[in-house]
Amino acid sequence: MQSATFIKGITGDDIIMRDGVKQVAFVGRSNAGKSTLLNSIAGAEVARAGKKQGKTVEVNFFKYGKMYLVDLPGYGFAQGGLDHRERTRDMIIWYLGANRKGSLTVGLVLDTKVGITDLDRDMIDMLRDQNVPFVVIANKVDKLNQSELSRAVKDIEHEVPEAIVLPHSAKTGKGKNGILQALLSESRAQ
Ligand SMILES: Nc1nc2c(ncn2[C@@H]2O[C@H](COP(=O)(O)OP(=O)(O)OP(=O)(O)O)[C@@H](O)[C@H]2O)c(=O)[nH]1
Ligand SMILES: [Mg+2]
Repeated sequence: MQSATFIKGITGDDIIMRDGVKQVAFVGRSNAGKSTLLNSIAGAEVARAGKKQGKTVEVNFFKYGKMYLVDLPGYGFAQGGLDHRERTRDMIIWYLGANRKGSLTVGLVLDTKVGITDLDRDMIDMLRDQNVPFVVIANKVDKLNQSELSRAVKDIEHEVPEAIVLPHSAKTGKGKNGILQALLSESRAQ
C-alpha cells in the first residue's frame, strides 16, 4: 500500500499552488477529524491530529501517488479567539479561491453527531459559488447507533442533495475504503 509524504505547509501564496498537481483537500469544523481521516487514507501518521482543537494551523500538503492530499485548519475553533478565527477563515477562503478550476476536489468533513452547522453552510455556499466539486464525509459515525446514523445521513442529503454522503469512522475503519475512490471519481468528473 502506498503512503503519503509531507511536502510543506503554507499560509498564503506559494509555487505549489501552480505546479499542476491535482489536490484533494479536507475542510470542516475544527475537531471534525480531518487530519485523522487524512492519516487513515494516507496509510501513515503524517498529519498532526489530536484532542486539542486547532491542531492544524497551516495548509499542509502531502504527496500521495500523483496527487496532493491537503489538510486545512478547521473553522469554528471558539477558544482560538476572534483573531485566530478570522485568520483561519481568510486562509480557507484564499485557498479555495486560489485553485484553478479543475485542480481541486474537496472532502467536507462533518462530525455526524453534531450535524451541519451554520459555519458548514457557509462553507457549502462557498464551494457552490466557486464550483468546487465536493463530497460530504459524515465522520465519527462510531458515536451513533444505526437509526441515529440513517436519520443524520438523511438530514445531510436533504441539505446537500448534489453531494455524495459517505459515512466514516476512523475508530472502526467503517467507510474508509470508499472515500478516496469517491473523491477521485468526483475529481475525474470535472
Ligand atoms: N470517535 C471518533 N473520534 C475521532 C474520529 N476521528 C477523529 N477523532 C478524534 O477527534 C479529535 C480531532 O481529530 P483531528 O483529526 O485532529 O481533527 P481536525 O478536524 O483535524 O481538527 P483541526 O486540526 O483543529 O481542524 C481527535 O481526538 C481524534 O482522535 C472518529 O472517527 N471517531
Ligand atoms: Mg487537523
